[in-house]
Amino acid sequence: MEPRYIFPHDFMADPAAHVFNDKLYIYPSHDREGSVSENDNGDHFDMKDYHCLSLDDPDNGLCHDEGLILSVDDIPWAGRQLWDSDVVEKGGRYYLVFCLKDRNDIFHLGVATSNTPTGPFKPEPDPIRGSYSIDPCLFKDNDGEVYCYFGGIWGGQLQWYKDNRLIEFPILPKGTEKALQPRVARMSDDMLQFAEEPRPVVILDESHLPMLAEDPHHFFEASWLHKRGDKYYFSYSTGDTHLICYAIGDNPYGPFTFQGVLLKPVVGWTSHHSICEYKGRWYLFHHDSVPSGGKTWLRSLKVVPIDYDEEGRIVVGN
Ligand code: FUB
Repeated sequence: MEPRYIFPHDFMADPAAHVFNDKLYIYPSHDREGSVSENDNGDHFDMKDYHCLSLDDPDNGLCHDEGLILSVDDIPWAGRQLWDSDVVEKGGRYYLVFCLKDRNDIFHLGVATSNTPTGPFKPEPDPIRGSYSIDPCLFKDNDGEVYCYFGGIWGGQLQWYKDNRLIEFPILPKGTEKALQPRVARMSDDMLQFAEEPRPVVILDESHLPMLAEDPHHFFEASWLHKRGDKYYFSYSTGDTHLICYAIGDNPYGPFTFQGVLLKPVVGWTSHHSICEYKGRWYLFHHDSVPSGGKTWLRSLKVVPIDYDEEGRIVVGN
């Protein structure tokens, strides 16, 4: 089965799909036509709000827009550019973690809370202490602990951090140097802060060695973590090689060993995704820029069913 579009009504991207109270929700970025032309800093992604979508039938149906859930105007520390976000439920409350530039044009992660999955979400006055870069993914393990994965290169600013500190000159590994790694931190019980210093997420290549910068399967952005049985699947975008790849580990911190490519390059520079189980079937949500005629900053949401073979490897579009 081929991927199909699920929200032709507006341009949305970076879908984070979750099931809350037996209903399938999607939390996307809300693309818009801005005034800045395309550049390596991603200034053309000038989004200003989030909507929550729901989808009754991922095999045939279209998404329903549950409405506006958070606007940049309501975030006290906001500068510009509301990029990818994710939502988790804990103790009956819903926590939306988003990435946004502050007034100095530095990306941080922020938290907003709600009593319902459809918001509205009320933002905290300040970003998460010690947070940086973009693309938060929230994963709740069976013991109730929530982990936040994040990081993105170039416009996502990850190359400006070493040991969780802002540095003077960016580090962009090349060739046989080790690739930059995403980060993970366990969240505090109240879900408003990191409970620990973020740690690098180690991705091993097929030879079980840390992935190198020259490997086309290197991490770039768009972390996603899902669990099936006792295996942890870490998936991500390779950015400048335009793939969605996945790797498997035995615990939320990794290391994760590369397994394969889930999505080949789509129309549009970015590729971003999430993986979610709904009514006993697994789905890969993603985006491309076909409906906008290839405008990288105007993307449209898609879904395709996935399956697992006997060894737990993902098969797309069965
Ligand atoms: O939507 C803005 C950025 O584009 C996201 O944060 C990246 O993952 C890429 O999809």
